Amino acid sequence: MTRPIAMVTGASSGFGEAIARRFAQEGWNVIITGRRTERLQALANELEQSCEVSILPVSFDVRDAKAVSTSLNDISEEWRKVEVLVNNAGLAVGRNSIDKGDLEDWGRMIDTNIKGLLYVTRNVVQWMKANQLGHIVNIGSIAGKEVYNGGNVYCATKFAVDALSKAMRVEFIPYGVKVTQIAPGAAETEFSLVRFKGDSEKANQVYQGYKALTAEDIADTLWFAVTRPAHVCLNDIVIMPSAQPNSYTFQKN
Ligand code: NDP
Ligand code: 8X3
Repeated sequence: MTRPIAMVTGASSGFGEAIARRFAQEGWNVIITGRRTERLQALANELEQSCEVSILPVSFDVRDAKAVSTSLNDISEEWRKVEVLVNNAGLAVGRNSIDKGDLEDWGRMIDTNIKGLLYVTRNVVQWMKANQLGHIVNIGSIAGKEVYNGGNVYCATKFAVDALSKAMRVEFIPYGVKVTQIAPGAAETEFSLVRFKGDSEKANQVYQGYKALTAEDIADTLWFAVTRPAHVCLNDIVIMPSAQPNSYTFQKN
């Protein structure tokens, strides 16, 4: 039996790892990407053993357009039958106001969250066009729906993901490709550790006093979205911790 194939960017931690695990548990073969090769290889080994599926780890930096296309062009015909692409790789860096903003942080966010998502999509949608089938799931954020103090550039990149998801939905419909955006609120992953540049005390504070979302919550929701019948598309899903009614309010105990 041929297994369906998913591709998940940013699968070396957090949402991407949980999503890759879920696809593997459901019997899908998965292409997993990220920069941390060792983590990808370890995940591939584990899932191949426990789920008896095939996992293809591919390491590249989504900010490097050439590396993205070279790595993806190296993928064999057999693996190009990707039915679901999850554009998940992304990050926030810093929480300064714009007047105190760090130009390098801004560049990292814009290059990863917007340009990286575009580079991957531009390549993979060619395969979907050839197959006249596919589903792209972009991981946006509540930060792409409403801004919060200190969110500025990160929010702007996620507003861009919101816009690009709408654009893709219109442009890819002739190819039979569905597009879903999932926009989560606060979820406990390595996200805040990255945002605060390794300061674990600051990162842990983000999740104190309430129950944040987990990576598995996102994987669960994504699995629901990609298993709807062909005639149904969930365009946009906002998923929040119950204790977080909007991007900047938390009910803490
Ligand atoms: P993590 O930091 O745990 O995971 C981020 C993933 O993105 C890692 O696998 C990382 O892999 C990958 N990544 C980052 N930069 C690059 C790059 N330049 N090239 C390739 N891969 C890259 O965070 P989350 O799982 O929380 O984040 C996943 C997505 O969810 C992001 O887009 C984030 O903006 C979004 N999000 C997160 C929320 C949260 O509260 N956690 C809420 C809403 C949205 P590696 O370092 O190996 O390259
Ligand atoms: C991540 C959630 O609210 O920290 O996108 O920006 S938030």
